[in-house]
Amino acid sequence: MKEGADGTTPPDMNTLRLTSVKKTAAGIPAALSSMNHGIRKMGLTKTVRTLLMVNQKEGFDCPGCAWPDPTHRTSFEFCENGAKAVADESMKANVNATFFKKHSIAELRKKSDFWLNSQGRIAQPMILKKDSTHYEAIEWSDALDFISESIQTMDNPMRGVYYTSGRTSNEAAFLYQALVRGLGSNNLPDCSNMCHESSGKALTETIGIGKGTVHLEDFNHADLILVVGQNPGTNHPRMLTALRDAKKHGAKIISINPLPETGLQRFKHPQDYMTADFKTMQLADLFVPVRIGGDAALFKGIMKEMMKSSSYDLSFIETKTNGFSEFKASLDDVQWETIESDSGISRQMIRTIAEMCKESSATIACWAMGLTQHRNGVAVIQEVVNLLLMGGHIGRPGAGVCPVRGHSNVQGDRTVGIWEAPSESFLEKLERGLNFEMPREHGFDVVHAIRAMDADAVDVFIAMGGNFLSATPDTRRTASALQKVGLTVQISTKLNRSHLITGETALILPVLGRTELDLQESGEQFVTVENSMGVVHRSKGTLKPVSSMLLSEPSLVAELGRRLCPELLEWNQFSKNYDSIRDVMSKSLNGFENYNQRVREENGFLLPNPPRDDCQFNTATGKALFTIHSLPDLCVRKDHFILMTIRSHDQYNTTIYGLHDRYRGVHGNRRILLMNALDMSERGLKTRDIVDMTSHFEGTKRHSSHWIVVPYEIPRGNLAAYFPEANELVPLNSTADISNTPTSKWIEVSLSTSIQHLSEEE
Ligand SMILES: Nc1nc2c(c(=O)[nH]1)N[C@H]1C(S)=C(S)[C@@H](COP(=O)(O)OP(=O)(O)OC[C@H]3O[C@@H](n4cnc5c(=O)[nH]c(N)nc54)[C@H](O)[C@@H]3O)O[C@H]1N2
Ligand SMILES: Nc1nc2c(c(=O)[nH]1)N[C@H]1C(S)=C(S)[C@@H](COP(=O)(O)OP(=O)(O)OC[C@H]3O[C@@H](n4cnc5c(=O)[nH]c(N)nc54)[C@H](O)[C@@H]3O)O[C@H]1N2
Ligand SMILES: [Mo]
Repeated sequence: MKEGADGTTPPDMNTLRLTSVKKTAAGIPAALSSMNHGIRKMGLTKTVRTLLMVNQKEGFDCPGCAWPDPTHRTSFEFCENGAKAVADESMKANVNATFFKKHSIAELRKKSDFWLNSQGRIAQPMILKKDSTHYEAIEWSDALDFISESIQTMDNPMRGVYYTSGRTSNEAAFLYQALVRGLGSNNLPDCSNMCHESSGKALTETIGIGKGTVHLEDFNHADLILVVGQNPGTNHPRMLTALRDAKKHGAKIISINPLPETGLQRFKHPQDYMTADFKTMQLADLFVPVRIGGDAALFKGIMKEMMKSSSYDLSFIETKTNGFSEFKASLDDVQWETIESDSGISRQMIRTIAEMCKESSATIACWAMGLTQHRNGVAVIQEVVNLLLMGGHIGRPGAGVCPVRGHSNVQGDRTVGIWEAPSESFLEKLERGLNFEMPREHGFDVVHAIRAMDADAVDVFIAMGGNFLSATPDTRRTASALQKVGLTVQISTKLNRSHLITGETALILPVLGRTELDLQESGEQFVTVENSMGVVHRSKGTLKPVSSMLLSEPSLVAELGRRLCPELLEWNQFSKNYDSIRDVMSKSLNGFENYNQRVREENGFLLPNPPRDDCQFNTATGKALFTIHSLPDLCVRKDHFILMTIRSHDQYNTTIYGLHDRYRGVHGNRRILLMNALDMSERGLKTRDIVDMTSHFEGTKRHSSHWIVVPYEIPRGNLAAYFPEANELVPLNSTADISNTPTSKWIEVSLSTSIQHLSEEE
């Protein structure tokens, strides 16, 4: 096979610089780092002007994470990593016909993800013709005609797959799902399938809604906040501000994580320097270094300890829940020995956590990928729900569940219909608003889509944003599956590896980003998004588009709709004025009544959330549900390790901004393997030794070479490496029960040592 054709990232031979692990997050280095990224990419004036529009009421929603904005905003509502996301989108549009003339696909495949992204914004539509070595320019109308013809010649609508990444606005996502359903399938896999799908499934069954139940304001009324399997210092830096404020109001914080992530230790808000407040604040009162996958055992231990002293809210349990007595009895069967060995946490520490839980009359539990991307992702989240239900911590101020979402509009996309397995009631409502019959057969999620491509069952694959190849598991297998598709289309802003590993024919369609002015026939447009806490609000780009050849996402979908099913909807009207899209959404979606009017209110509006608003649970029985789960089997071969794949401080998913994982003290090289020092010495490994990894799952193996060993504070038997490089090790078939999310945090691997050693930098 030709180099790079298997979709994996090329080996990284750069030097590696190690510095001490940072104790304090944010502060002056963060402020400087954000300015620095901006200035390098877009110049000083534009940097300042742009950053001052982030998350403002009349500005644009930060394309970084989905953390909500406070009602009373300062002019400083961005963080270091949001600033990087903004700067990255504002780069010059250098990726054009000249660029692709100069670089063949074969050559581009040898480049790093960092290099690909740093080439700038994509300027014009491009086509990679069958058997061609280079992309070439194509007119918009020809590209759209080509897609339409390819879809029209499919002999079954299930042969088209339509992926969405979570930056897409509500308007674009709504039109896109209407088009796909109009074409006759629910084939709408999205990044959520790899992200919070486990949260949605776990919460829907137990509390009757697949979303969190807290407001930002609740953080100021909480007594206790659990941060489980989440690294907010890097991935949701503005959450640290909420945690700081919660602490000022007297809350205690517990961080449950195999790694002592920096943000949860000491924190300094960059803005505090302006008021000459130089003190840092310790955020986490207790750090619980759980073993990877050990949370279910840990939570059972905490609840077992609380049951002993009858620490639960009986009146809440009796009036609002079902299943408590069976649940209580089930804890008797769990042995302390198993709890301690699975979690890696001593009974003494579990007792301390239980005491803190008992003392709290308002507890919030936050979590992210450390819980969702496990075989028992749904079950372990339901253990968290059990703990909150025991104390009546749902539907009460200062308390509730808080799955912290990733992409800035991933929650909104699902709300408006990006969903491969829609419920009957959702489809019925859509039918009333859209006036056509919806397909009922469930579509492919991400993993099923890859299997379908692999089985030659897909003719057309369209990706509304994202980087499907690099974000999905089993890179080599996914690459080979994608190459069996007739036409692959990437609707993108920046160059990534999915543009290089393609179907027989490939298109790149460049679109406006969040930050850019969207001018249509009726004037300047805004779009809407939903944050992690169910607030729907406006986002309006202000910067001049980087190229005159970009379409907006809603216009692009409307153009396809006009070609593919002209009689279905008023496509022409939609791109002229997005109010007309929102009018249809009002009629088609629950909670969106008077959409155009309500979303123009200063802070947008809140979607209904029965558990939070009225302590109502729309489950099968009308009550919240205690659930019982057996513990996952954590045994692996004695000489094997468990690997988790994590994000560095200088990346946004598969987009690599730079090579500094500043808080963890790792610089210059991303192919690193964090390992416990005792495990290293037991195997005779030294810092910077190079090892190969093999992952094992149900008798199958995947290999990945050239990983640099770095000693780190991580539980024994556990390893950590960066995503997307390590995705070649994630088995496609290793997915969470019920949610089918790839188990990116639980990969059984063996190591083989080569004689190589990376020399130290002078
Ligand atoms: N700057 C920046 N911001 C981002 C992103 C980004 O890439 N860059 N990505 C966005 C997206 S899409 C998402 S989904 C979020 C992701 O946000 P996070 O979920 O915070 O991201 P990860 O790096 O995957 O980190 C998972 C954390 O879980 C811990 N962990 C792993 N396994 C276990 C376990 O078994 N138990 C426990 N308790 N902890 C475990 C890891 O040590 C790590 O701290 O961030 C969003 N925001
Ligand atoms: N091993 C492992 N794998 C994982 C994870 C993990 O923790 N470990 N995390 C998973 C998670 S949580 C997620 S969410 C997925 C992420 O999966 P994706 O959402 O598919 O990936 P991203 O890297 O966020 O996509 C980046 C690309 O999106 C495009 N883009 C950016 N902004 C826009 C825009 O405004 N419009 C359009 N049309 N395109 C845009 C750019 O071209 C950019 O290159 O990865 C998953 N994969
Ligand atoms: Mo995500």
